[in-house]
Amino acid sequence: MLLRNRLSLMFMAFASMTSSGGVLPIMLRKALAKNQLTPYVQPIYNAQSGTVMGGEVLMRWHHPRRGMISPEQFIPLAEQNGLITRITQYALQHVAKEIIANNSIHLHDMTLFFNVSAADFKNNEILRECRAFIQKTQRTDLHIGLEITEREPVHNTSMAQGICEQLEALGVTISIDDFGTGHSNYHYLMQFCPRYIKIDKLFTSGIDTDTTKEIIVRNIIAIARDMNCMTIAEGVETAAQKEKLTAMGVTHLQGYYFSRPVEMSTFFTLAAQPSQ
Ligand code: G
Ligand code: G
Ligand code: MN
Repeated sequence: MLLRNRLSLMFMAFASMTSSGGVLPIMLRKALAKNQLTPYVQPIYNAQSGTVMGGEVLMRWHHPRRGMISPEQFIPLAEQNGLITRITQYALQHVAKEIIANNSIHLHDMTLFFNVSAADFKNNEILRECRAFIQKTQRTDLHIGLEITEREPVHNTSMAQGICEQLEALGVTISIDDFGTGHSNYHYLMQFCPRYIKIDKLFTSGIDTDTTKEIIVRNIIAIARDMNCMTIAEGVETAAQKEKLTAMGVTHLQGYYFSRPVEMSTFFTLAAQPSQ
């Protein structure tokens, strides 16, 4: 074989290893063991009062040599290979640590939302982690919310039902992420009795100009109201989107217009301010 062909084969093998996650799972395991993942928080605002009602925890991975590795890359991979439950556990444990470190900050009632995946509903680990979080932090002003994502379906098993009932007893609220996309749909409303429905940025972007999006969002808000749910519009990037969504009756807003995901200490400082 020509050297050129051999080199190109080697390159293709390397490319497929890195892109299909060949080396990534090993790197991710190491990163978890070495505490190289950092939970960031993106604040969520009350649309009427403009105060911070809580935030969404979003994991960031700073690799010492490769720099930032996007969650878009490592989260789907972790969902495929089962590492995702480790990431959920890691997020709850590390956020609890940050809360304890920032214990002097006084906040009004807030909810911190953690993204969870289908695998988190297959055993009782999530219950143990939520209980441990509550016991460790001892803060009655900070509540846990769990955002159920659309990527993998959460099946309505008796295990999943039992977990939801026990989460509710613990005061943990459920939020349906990216409603109207992927697996996140009407059947999730029946299955989970959510407190919040999140409006995907697919609908938020262009809400002020696109009438189809406006019709869809109006319907989501109406169903949320009838089910006594609050609505969180994500991906809000402009004042026009914020105003339109608020006028339409969305209860909460999240997006770059207000703040990007920030380190937890910054989030606490932001959240402690009276209003913006
Ligand atoms: O900011 P952003 O690039 O963080 O997030 C990209 C995607 O990764 C989003 O869909 C988000 O839900 C997901 N994500 C980020 N952090 C976590 C996490 O800790 N757990 C899970 N399951 N998903 C996460
Ligand atoms: O799937 P999930 O809703 O968990 O994803 C949240 C993702 O959206 C994260 O990657 C987060 O960084 C990103 N995000 C948050 N606010 C904005 C925004 O205003 N615009 C865009 N384009 N993305 C945003
Ligand atoms: Mn989310």
